[in-house]
This record gives sequence, C-alpha cells and structure tokens, in this order.
Amino acid sequence: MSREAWLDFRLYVITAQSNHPGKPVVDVIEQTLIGGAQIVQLRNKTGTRAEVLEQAKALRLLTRKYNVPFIINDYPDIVIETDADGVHLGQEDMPVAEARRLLGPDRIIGISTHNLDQALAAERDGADYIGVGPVFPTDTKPGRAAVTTSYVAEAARHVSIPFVAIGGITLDNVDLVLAAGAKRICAVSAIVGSDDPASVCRSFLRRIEAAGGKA
Ligand code: TZP
Ligand code: MG
Repeated sequence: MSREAWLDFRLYVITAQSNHPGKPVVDVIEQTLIGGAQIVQLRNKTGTRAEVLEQAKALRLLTRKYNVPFIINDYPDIVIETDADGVHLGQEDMPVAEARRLLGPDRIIGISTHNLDQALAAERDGADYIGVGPVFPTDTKPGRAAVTTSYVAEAARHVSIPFVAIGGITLDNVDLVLAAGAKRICAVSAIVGSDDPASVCRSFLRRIEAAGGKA
C-alpha cells in the first residue's frame, strides 16, 4: 500500500498496556483490527527498550496480517529494526528533519501538536500527519492542558496535511470533535480500555462515516 493510501485512515488506535492490565497488547490490538482500526501505534512509556522491541516485533507481524500501518512512538531505531512503517514524535523529541534523515523518504513521520503554530511548523518540516490534542482532559496524558475543539476547528481550516484529533475522545463526545472538522479520530482508553474493543471501533467508524468522513 502506498504512503498516501496508508494516510487515508479514519480511526487510529494506540496501545497503552496500562489501560488493559493483564490483557496482552497483541490480543487487544487484534480486537481493534477486527473492529476496523486502520492504523496502530505502539506507545510504551514505561517499558524497557527490550520490552518495547519485543512488543514491536509482535505488532509488526499482526499489522502485516491485517495490512494496516504500524507506527512506533519514540524509538526510530526500533522502527528500522522491526521494519515498522513510521515514527510518532512529541514536541520534545528529535526534529522531524532528523527523523526523516534516519528513516528515509518512504516512512511515515507523525508529530503531536498542541497549537496552530506547532502544526504549521510540522507541516513546513515535512511531517506526514499531526496529532491535534489533547482535545479533552485525559488521564492517558496527564499534565497536558486540553486544547478544546477550537484547536480542532483551526486545524481543519489551516492545516493541509492529515491531522488526527486525540485526547479524551469517547463515543459520548466524538460527535463534537467531528462537528469541529476532524476527519480522523484517535482514542486510547475508550477503545483499548473497553471490554469489547472491536465493537467500540465499529461504533467510532459508524459515527465518523455518519459525519461525512468515509470509514
Ligand atoms: N496525545 C495527546 S492526548 C493522548 C496522547 C497520546 C492520550 C489519549 O488517550 P485517551 O485515553 O484517548 O484520552
Ligand atoms: Mg516522544
């Protein structure tokens, strides 16, 4: 699949082991893929490098089976080692240009942004997509102020690369985010923390489709 086709996702799922203690990451992510998740990110903020590598290898195999892109947060070296499809960076991580030098022209580089200046800088620097959030307060990323749906609306007006809204998004508030102009949605706890990740993914996709984004 081309990079352009990969970036045509509507529902982005991130793993966070702490959101499903006792349930292996691979099992939970397979449920999300059965439910239609279109891109997967491994975001392990607490494990050792060896643990991240082991999870990355397993998720690489799984995402190949379902033909969806696999992104790794924070570890460009593990992206290369496992032949993942891209890296996700934070504002405090290496610059996009450095990641591009390391990963080459074909891999996906995403970066979290919290305001329009950061979004426009990411676009100029050659990022493939940006995260826009946290839209709502969330325990998954504590200590980061919510940007509210007004930043989603600004991104919809001014950002030309794909952007994905993230942070505190649930089936109860996703319609507000879609109404503000988001076409791509990412949720962590609402999906991987639920008892039935496949069914929650299907519900998110229906809502995205109903708002006019094709699912
Ligand atoms: N970046 C901005 S908010 C967030 C990240 C990784 C966490 C989103 O998790 P949740 O559980 O969907 O609020
Ligand atoms: Mg980071």
